[in-house]
Amino acid sequence: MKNVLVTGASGKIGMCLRALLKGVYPHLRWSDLKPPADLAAGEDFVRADLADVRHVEAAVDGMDGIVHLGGFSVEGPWDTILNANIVGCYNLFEAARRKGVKRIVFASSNHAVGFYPRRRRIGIDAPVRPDSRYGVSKAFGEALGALYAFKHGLAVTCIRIGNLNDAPLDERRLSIWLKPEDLVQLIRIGLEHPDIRYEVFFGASDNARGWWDNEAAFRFGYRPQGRSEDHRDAALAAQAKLPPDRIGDWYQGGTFCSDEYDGDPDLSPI
Ligand code: 15L
Repeated sequence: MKNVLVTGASGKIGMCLRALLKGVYPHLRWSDLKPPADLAAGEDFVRADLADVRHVEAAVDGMDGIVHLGGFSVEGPWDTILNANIVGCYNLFEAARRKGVKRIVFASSNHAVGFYPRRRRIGIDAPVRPDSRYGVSKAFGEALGALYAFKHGLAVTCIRIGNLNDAPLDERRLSIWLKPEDLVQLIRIGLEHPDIRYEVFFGASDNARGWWDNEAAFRFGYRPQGRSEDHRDAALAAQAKLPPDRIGDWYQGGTFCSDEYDGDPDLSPI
């Protein structure tokens, strides 16, 4: 793995990876709608609108692997999600196929399965239950990844990222926290492990209150270093300042579930 493109370079996770992936691969290329503010001379940056297939083809040209973080990273209006995350993701996979890119790591999200109750532990065999249009777009990306893996022979890894941060922010994030260095481990498995064909991993650190069975990632050698319980007191103190949210506190996706909610007033136990 020599030439690696990371889309979404100017976003929060992209900025974090620019520091952590430095020196890991000989040639890193970064792309986004606009360059990161601290882009250094000599860094390879390609401006690309994911909704424009010609931009995407230029960005993926000559790459061996792609980490696809690009798109809209929270809930948004349908047109925004459609262009950035649905059309954009399709353009990315299709451009990769045409240009002979061998591996893609897709940044999926916990919001693809946000409508499972917190009391339920799920594995990657649980059907998707998106909690937002954003979550639907992530489920779409995972499905697209399977198509390109099994039909076109790309090696695809989808990482359902929980919450990437230096420390868990609140009670929910104690269960879904992902330490940045642990994300790098998962990305490297996706880009380098010889046995990857199509995998879905949960992007979570060593979280004692976790809701996800990450057996698939462990089989590929993932050994998370972050322990969310080390940050428990601060996270619970932050939680105490938040207003109660009957729906959001019940489901794994939190406020992504309660936003716009006008469904069954009874909470689903399963
Ligand atoms: C995500 O998928 C978002 O990109 C991020 O901004 C957080 O909202 C995160 O999920 C989360 O669930 O905390």
